[in-house]
Amino acid sequence: MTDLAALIPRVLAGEPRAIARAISLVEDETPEGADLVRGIFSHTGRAYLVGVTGPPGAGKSTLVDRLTAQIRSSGRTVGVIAIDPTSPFTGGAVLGDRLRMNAHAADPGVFIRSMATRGHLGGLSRATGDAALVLDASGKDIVIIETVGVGQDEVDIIRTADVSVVTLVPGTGDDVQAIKAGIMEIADIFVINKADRDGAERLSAAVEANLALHHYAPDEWRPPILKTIATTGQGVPELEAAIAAYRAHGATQQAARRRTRSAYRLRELVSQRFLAHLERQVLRAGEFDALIDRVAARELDPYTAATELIARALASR
Ligand SMILES: Nc1nc2c(ncn2[C@@H]2O[C@H](COP(=O)(O)OP(=O)(O)OP(=O)(O)O)[C@@H](O)[C@H]2O)c(=O)[nH]1
Ligand SMILES: [Mg+2]
Repeated sequence: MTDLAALIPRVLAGEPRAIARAISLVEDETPEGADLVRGIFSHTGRAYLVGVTGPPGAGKSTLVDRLTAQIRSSGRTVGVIAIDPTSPFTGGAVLGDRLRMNAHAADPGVFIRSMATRGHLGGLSRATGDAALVLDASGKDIVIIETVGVGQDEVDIIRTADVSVVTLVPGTGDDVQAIKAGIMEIADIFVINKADRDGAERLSAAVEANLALHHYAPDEWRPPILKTIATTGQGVPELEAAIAAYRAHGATQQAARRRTRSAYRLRELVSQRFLAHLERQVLRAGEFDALIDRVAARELDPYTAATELIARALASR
């Protein structure tokens, strides 16, 4: 058992060990995690959430590290949540994150946490959202969330940040895929990282051509395309400036974004809890799986199955 009454004030005071403990609670989906969020929620809403996404190995972690240093130089505090990809062909993340932790280890104004995608079946965005709340409550001014832009979960996370930074890399072919995969629509700021490589101009032109397909109203934000070299920090002040410009661009937009985030989180939580209640309290062990099998075997249609499940869950109250 965790003594939440003791833990919460320490989280609010920004104590690193308390923050780490609190994030573990929300990550493990413990009932204490839910109580913790209840306890800190009224202290949240001040942090600005920056989502950074892009293909594996784009240099996101390196960029986030530089951006963190850039933000710190003006005295503001930073929390970072890095979602480790489980994909076997990446794996650079863990090493990158370790290096990063060393770089900011002595700085109490920076808190970095890696979260694995494994074991979070559908709950990743909830866990990430809760971890962001913890960092927000702990007084971090900026919370950066790094994800590999592949799964729906990751896209959902980025969509609900206050600003979405999409990183692309020249000469990989990933760029074209990313554009096709709908990443275009979620970007508020484009960053072409590894601009020291050939093809940065060409990629920039490709993204620009894509933007040109959309008609922007005079007061509408048009995503800028920045070039960075994360390894040297080149272009990082410009990235910070672009984030600030986006933030200043419209409070209305931000309120809408935050409402989307609240709606998303509430819907997700209700469906998750409803399913959990159904599986744990209403159905016998294995019953849900048996239903799935029957639907798969075409013995039962999913609509009838869902209606039946809902009726039983409601009757069980
Ligand atoms: N040449 C060059 N290399 C870079 C640049 N930015 C990052 N790298 C290198 O690219 C590799 C991957 O960097 P990471 O920061 O780990 O990339 P990532 O996008 O976080 O990777 P995953 O989290 O595994 O998807 C590292 O070897 C970096 O040193 C850059 O601007 N130019
Ligand atoms: Mg990384």
